[in-house]
Amino acid sequence: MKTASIDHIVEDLFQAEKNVRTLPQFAQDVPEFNEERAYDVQELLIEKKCREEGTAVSGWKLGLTSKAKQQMMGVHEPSYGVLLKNMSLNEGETHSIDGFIHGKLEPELAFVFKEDVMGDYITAAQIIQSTAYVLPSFEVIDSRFEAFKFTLLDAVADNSSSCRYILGNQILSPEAVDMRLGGVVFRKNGEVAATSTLAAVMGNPASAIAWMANKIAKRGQYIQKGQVVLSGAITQAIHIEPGDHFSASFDGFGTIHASFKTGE
Ligand code: OOG
Ligand code: MG
Repeated sequence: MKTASIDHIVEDLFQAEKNVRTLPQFAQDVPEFNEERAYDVQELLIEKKCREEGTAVSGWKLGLTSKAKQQMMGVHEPSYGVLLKNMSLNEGETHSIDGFIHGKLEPELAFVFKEDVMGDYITAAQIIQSTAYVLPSFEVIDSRFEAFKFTLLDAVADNSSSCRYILGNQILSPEAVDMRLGGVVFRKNGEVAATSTLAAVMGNPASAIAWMANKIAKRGQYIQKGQVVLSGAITQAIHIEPGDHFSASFDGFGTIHASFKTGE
C-alpha cells in the first residue's frame, strides 16, 4: 500500500475531528488495507495530533472488550487506541459537546501504572502487580465515520473512536477490587440506563489490559510508568445530548458524574 494513501487517510481523519464532520468508512475499499496498516494510520494520526495540538501521550484505551459493545457495533474483536493529555476532562464539571460529532459516554475501569510493563507474555497478574491504583472513569467516544458505523479496521485507524476521558477521584489498590463481580450502575438523567459487572470486560479488566500489552509489544511499544489505561466499556455506550447528566456508581468506589451542554 502506498505511503501517499496512508497519509491521505491520516489527513482526512485529522480534519474530520478538527472540523466536527463525518467521513464515509474506507477500509473495505482500500486494497491491501490490513490491521498493521490500520495501526500505522493510528500511529501517524497520534504523531500529527501531538505536533499540531501541542499535546502529548498520556496513556492507552481499549475498545470493544465487552460483548455489550461488540454486539452494539457489530465488531467482534477488541482494539486499542492512544490517549492524549488534551483529551482529559475534569470529573463533576459540565462539559461542552460542541467539539463532538455524535459523542457517546461509557463507564470504564481505569488503571494507572507505577512501572513500565514491557514484554510479550504479560499476564493479568502482572498487570495488577504493576498498577499503582485503579479508579472509575468515563470515556467519551466519537467516531469520525458516518452514522457511527465502521469495520474494525476503520475504527483502529480512527484511534478506536477516542475523544475525551474523565477520571474519577476515588482510587483503590487493584487487590482491593473484585475484578469480576464488582458491580456498575450507569444512570442517565437519574434513570438506570445499564447495569453490569467488571467481568463484562473480557472476564476481568486486567486481562483486557494484558491483551493490549502483548499486542502493542508486537509494534515495539509498551505501557509506561505513570500512564493511564482505560480497560474498555463495561456497558453499552449512551448517546450524549446537551443538558444530559450521567453518573456511574462502582462497587467500593462511590459514584462519578458528568454533565454536558452546548457552548463553551
Ligand atoms: C469503538 C471504541 C469502543 C469501548 O470502550 O468499547 C470503546 C467504538 O465503539 O466506537 O471505546
Ligand atoms: Mg471506551
